[in-house]
Amino acid sequence: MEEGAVRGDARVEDIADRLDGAAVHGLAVETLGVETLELAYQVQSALIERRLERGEAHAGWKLGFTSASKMRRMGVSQVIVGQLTSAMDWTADEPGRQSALIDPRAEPEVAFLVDRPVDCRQEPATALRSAVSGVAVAVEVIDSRYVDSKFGVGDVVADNASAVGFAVGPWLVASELSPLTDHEIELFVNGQHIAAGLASEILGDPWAALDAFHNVAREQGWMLQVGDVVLAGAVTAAVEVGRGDLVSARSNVLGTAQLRIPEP
Ligand code: 0L1
Ligand code: MG
Repeated sequence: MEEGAVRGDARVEDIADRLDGAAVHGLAVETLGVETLELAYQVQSALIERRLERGEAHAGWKLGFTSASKMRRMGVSQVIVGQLTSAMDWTADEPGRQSALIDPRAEPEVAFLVDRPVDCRQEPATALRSAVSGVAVAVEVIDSRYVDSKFGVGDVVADNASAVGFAVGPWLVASELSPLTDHEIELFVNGQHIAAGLASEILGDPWAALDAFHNVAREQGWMLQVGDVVLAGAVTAAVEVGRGDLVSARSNVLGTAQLRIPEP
């Protein structure tokens, strides 16, 4: 590893240790004041490195701040990106699953499936679009590791965009589904209808979110791999959920994605 690389940077390591500890033990930390996106994505990489060292596998990516209202509230004009690992894939409903959680919230989303490697530094956004083979409805569970979910943009990027769990529905052939904008996705918790929104809530069109993701991936030098899931963003505000809740996102066209919030 080169001098100055992520593992060698004491501040990066310190922040990553605090956020990783908060996630592992389910104990929130005070906002850490991560000032720049450069530092934030370095911390995020260091967090993911810790997960991979514990045996988790890379599973994909997630976008945040993809609604105009959330961007306004956060005072940003760019999406944020987090990284998904195998331990976050709660698609199979395993009642015995356990996870430390702080204040979980669920979002109904659209997901893309990538079926060839894409180097975003070398290939344009159109190449990423054409590498997508599947589209699905998804549930994302987010869980900020900061006390009262109080954070700045750098903090939340460092905290891996609050990623904690996700489930995707059946993959449908992407080329047969465009445009996605008119699809309504409903969120149910324990069978009760909680919220609904159109896929156009995601930057006007989930495909546009994929372009926005490409932009960040190009800046960060990320490669997409075969089988990567990309969670494009939420169609409603996040909804608080509790331990053991059964959460599903449903669309007439896209089908259903479902997961259970793990027990302590
Ligand atoms: O998935 C997202 O919308 C990003 C969530 C990050 C911010 C939060 O914890 O509310
Ligand atoms: Mg989300």
